Amino acid sequence: MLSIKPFEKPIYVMRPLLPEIGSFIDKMRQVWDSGWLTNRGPQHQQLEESLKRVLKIPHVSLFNNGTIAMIVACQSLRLSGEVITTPFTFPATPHVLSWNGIKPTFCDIDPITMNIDPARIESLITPQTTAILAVHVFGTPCDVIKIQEMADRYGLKVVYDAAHAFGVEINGRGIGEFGDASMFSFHATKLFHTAEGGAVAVKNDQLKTRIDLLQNFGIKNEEEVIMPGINGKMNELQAAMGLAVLDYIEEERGKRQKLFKAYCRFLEGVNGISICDNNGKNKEDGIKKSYQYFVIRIDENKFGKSRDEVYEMFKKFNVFTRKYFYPLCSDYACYSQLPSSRESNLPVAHKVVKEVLCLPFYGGLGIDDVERICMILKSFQSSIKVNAVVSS
Ligand code: T4K
Repeated sequence: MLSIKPFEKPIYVMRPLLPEIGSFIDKMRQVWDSGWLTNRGPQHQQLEESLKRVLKIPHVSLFNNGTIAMIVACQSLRLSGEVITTPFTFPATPHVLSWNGIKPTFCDIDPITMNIDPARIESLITPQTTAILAVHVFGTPCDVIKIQEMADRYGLKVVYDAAHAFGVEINGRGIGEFGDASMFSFHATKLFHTAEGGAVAVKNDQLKTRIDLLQNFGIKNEEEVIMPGINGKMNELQAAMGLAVLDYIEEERGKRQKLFKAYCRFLEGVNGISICDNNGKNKEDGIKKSYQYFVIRIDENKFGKSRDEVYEMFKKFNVFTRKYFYPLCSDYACYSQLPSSRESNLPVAHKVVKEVLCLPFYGGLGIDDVERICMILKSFQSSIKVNAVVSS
């Protein structure tokens, strides 16, 4: 059996991108000098402008986190009744529907992209359905064309949870251009972050105005409050962090691209391990990737160990992988009684959720670390082979 030493320090699934502290302190000085800490100050305005350019989208509204951003996006489009969504996502996705008094209807996912399967949407549409809330899971673009066709046919709105898709482009178009609104998360664990934060991206001018009103208590001016808004504002400290991080994004993406390639090289030909390439369904599309996660799928029959076994075995080597997004949202106690949550409605999601594992992936990781992680993974397989020989 192979002998590989555990890592001396814990290796987490990700570490936040921390800019050079001096550049952050410079931004903090600007905040101090301005005496402006929140309520859309200069850092906020500058970040909003920069992100419009980076995300290639006409309008961006910044928020204190991605979840509030998505709650407001749904409010702004006046969604109600039922909304069709995916069960293979972070809890925030269906929860924003609940917070809007909307019933989530879970739709099965595509076996390759792990995103909502457009072919399964139609049968779930009822007279109460008002929208599709799709997730570009792990940064892999949804089948945006087919989803839009379905939405147009039935007069539905389309909201994208693009929490993982910062900077993703399809044939040169920013991912936020698709659908009626897209939410980006700027949580510390995301490629681009503001420690906590998020944004809604839209194309429509009036919608932008409505989102900004909803984000700030519905205040139009000092004497008029015209709708029941919330406090979703990003503060100046968050925005300053975002501006500092933004300067390092392309460098970070470059490092992750190299790590991605290294993982692919070291895992090539390992029986039972497949790699999520983030390319989406339409292979002819030119996809600019987010490099948010490095995701593998483990076929227990071929690899000889289940995903759960691998996850536990990695811990003994001080490697903390994540089983995103297990369990399925449709299995949470608050949603499991819904008719659409039945396993028979979600066979692909139930299979996928047992196979997926996110491996450590962030710019601070070395190629040698990746090699060691892959060697550890391969050793799990070889150990079973050796045991099998011994016991036969
Ligand atoms: N939609 C989708 C599809 C999402 O994935 C998310 C968030 C949302 C919506 C909502 O967006 P936000 O409202 O969060 O903006 C993390 C993040 O907290 C969450 O933002 C993210 N998705 C989700 C996929 O991952 P946890 O519970 O896994 O986080 P945690 O604390 O276990 O962190 C993961 C690892 O990262 C740790 O093992 C170590 C490392 N870490 C974490 C933090 C916070 C650090 O090294 N430093 C840190 O500061 O949810």
